[in-house]
Amino acid sequence: GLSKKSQDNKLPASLRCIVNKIEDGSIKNVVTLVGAGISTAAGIPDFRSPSSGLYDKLQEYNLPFKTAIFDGSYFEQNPKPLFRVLRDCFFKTHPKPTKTHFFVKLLEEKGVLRRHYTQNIDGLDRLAGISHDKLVEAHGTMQSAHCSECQEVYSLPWMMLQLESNPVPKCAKCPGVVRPDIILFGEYLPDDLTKRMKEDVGECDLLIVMGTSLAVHPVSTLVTSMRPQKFRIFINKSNSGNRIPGVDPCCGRRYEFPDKQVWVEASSCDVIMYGDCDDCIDLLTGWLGWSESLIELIQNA
Ligand code: CNA
Repeated sequence: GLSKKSQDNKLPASLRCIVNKIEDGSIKNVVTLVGAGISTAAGIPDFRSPSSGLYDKLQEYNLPFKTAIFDGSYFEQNPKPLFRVLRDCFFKTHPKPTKTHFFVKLLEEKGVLRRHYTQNIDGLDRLAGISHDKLVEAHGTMQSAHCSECQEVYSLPWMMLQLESNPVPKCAKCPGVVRPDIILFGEYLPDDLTKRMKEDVGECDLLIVMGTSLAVHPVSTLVTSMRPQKFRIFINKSNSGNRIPGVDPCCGRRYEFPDKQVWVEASSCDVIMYGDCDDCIDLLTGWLGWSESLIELIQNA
């Protein structure tokens, strides 16, 4: 039978349908795609949010162009800005996974997660416990590092210690610069990434996209290559929903959830939730009847 929650007529039909199908087991291959917006609540700025995003905060770095800070060729000439951002913006505050990260882990525990694609390099997806075989860190991770000359492997704590006294960490075995295992602009993405995406999107019956501007390829093609009549949920605090490639403009009713400052628009297969992602997750887990499991998961983490 349908739970009371999912019969709630305050939900758009497509959202009710998604909740029912997760409950009755007919949605069992959920793919999640996330970006920097799911880690802002952990204290890590994103790139593109106006004023709070890193791109608006780089004046003092004297960069030739904004994206230089994460640019592979620029890094080879001048690695200092990247390490400074790493030290000051990513790990100074010892960030912890957010509710949204744990929601993805909960999907795995409920047996419905096919794959989690993260564009983030902060490693919080791993720290939330998402299994290695479910996790694709599409742009690499800062949790590990290696010497750019001799390939010696180093950890994030080692690098953070180095950065306390040295703007550029150097290898203990050779004069090479030790760089985090992230993929910078202009560098190659993992060989099997597109193949994997194709397989996952083919099997996927629900795609959940959270906290990303979808500005970076190729992961954004997960969204555009979804088959018709499959469900998608988009969660973003801004109006970027209007710019989601391939999503019907939603001109229907607007569903308001003022307690959480969230509103929802939907078409027959797409649901767009506008609001802070942790707030949207509170609502979503409520509709699924999973609120207690999420709290338990976070408490036991
Ligand atoms: P982006 O382009 O900065 O977009 C972030 C998106 O998240 C924006 O659309 C925001 O509106 C939205 N957003 C921000 N905060 C919230 C929130 N609390 N709730 C809901 N939505 C929110 O970042 P993308 O990830 O889309 O771009 C891809 C780049 C950014 C990747 O290569 C990342 O490596 C890189 N990046 C990663 C991190 C990280 O690892 N935490 C931080 C900054 C940048």
